[in-house]
Amino acid sequence: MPNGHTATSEPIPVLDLDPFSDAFLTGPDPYHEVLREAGPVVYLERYGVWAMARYAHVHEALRDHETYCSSAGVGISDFRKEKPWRPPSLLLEADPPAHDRARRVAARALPPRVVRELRPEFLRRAEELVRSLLARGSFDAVPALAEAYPLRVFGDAAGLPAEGRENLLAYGTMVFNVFGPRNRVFEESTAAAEPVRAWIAEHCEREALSPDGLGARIWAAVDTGEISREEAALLVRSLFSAGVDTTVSTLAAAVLLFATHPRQWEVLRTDPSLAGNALEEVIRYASPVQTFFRTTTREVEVEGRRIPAGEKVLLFLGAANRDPRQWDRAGEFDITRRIGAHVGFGSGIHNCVGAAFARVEGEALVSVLARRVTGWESTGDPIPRPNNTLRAFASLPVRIW
Ligand code: OVM
Repeated sequence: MPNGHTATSEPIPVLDLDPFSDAFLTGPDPYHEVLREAGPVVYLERYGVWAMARYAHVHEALRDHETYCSSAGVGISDFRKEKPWRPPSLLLEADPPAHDRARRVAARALPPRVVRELRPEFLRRAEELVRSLLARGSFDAVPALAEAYPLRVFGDAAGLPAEGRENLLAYGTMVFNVFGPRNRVFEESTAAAEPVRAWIAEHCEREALSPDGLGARIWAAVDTGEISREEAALLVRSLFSAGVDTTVSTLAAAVLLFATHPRQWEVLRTDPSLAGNALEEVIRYASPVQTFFRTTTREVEVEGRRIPAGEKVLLFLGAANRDPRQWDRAGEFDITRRIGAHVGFGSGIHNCVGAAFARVEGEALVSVLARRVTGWESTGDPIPRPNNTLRAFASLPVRIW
């Protein structure tokens, strides 16, 4: 329980709001404001966890990996008390020094040169996709665009066969739901992914991956003796866990924002070189990855509020990315703004290892859309897909011309 008001510590508001309820997950913005304005730290009594939603504190916690550790899991489950649902990620659910060794291998699979060389292929696939979408006119942008494009370009780059790669979607949805409590979306996505788990495990193995893809680049570290075969398979699993649903959520958010902000679309269409900044603003504004937990390794004080050692702290990346203390007109979608250091890809030693890949992948598609699409409109209600970590959509009916 939070400490009371004493001479040496400020009181911490106790809130009964449920950040994993359908209402919160499908419409987080007003709740984010409540969390930010309640104070630097709040206590969520329903789950017995602490939370921070202001940019300065989320940013600080992400960068202080010694105080806010990841090895107890970055979901609500405390790996020191509960058995992890799968062998922990060598990257996400690890602390230095083990983390750093795995991170070096993963980063080496995705160096700037490799990412740069993928861009022409991303552009070709984007052109091909956008041409076919313009021919259709009306479509559901979740399957037809937000899912189709990453499955193609990420699947090819990773070195996966065409057959079965859609299994990445159900797997990723489960991974991100399981960071939360055992609610309906946790249970349903776990059941839905059960049939694809064997396929995922098989495709983490060297024999299943093409010899020139990102998966093979990770496996190459086995030959140099840097990692074991088991570790290579786990690192490829990280690629599959984090590489698709995040991008799908980003592109779905982009479509919805473009369809509902026609003046912004006009600005982008007039100057397609803004595509990279537009994508960055989508990530800041929508924060496809909404939250991660950390676990305190010591008692810590945040602006005079004390959090005890060994406690789970929920970091609201999505709320931090719209903190008016950090951005002017934080709640406005503005593709021309100077965005600076948003936390949509995290920050500090765990910052997204695939960020450069994701940025080139997204920028390629957004720039092709900017050059080929005159306008967008929603042709039906967007249907959110509540997820314990991602801001995601099930359906986005649109028309383009
Ligand atoms: C991993 C992993 C899984 C989900 C997300 C993530 C955002 C990493 O398995 O390493 O990073």
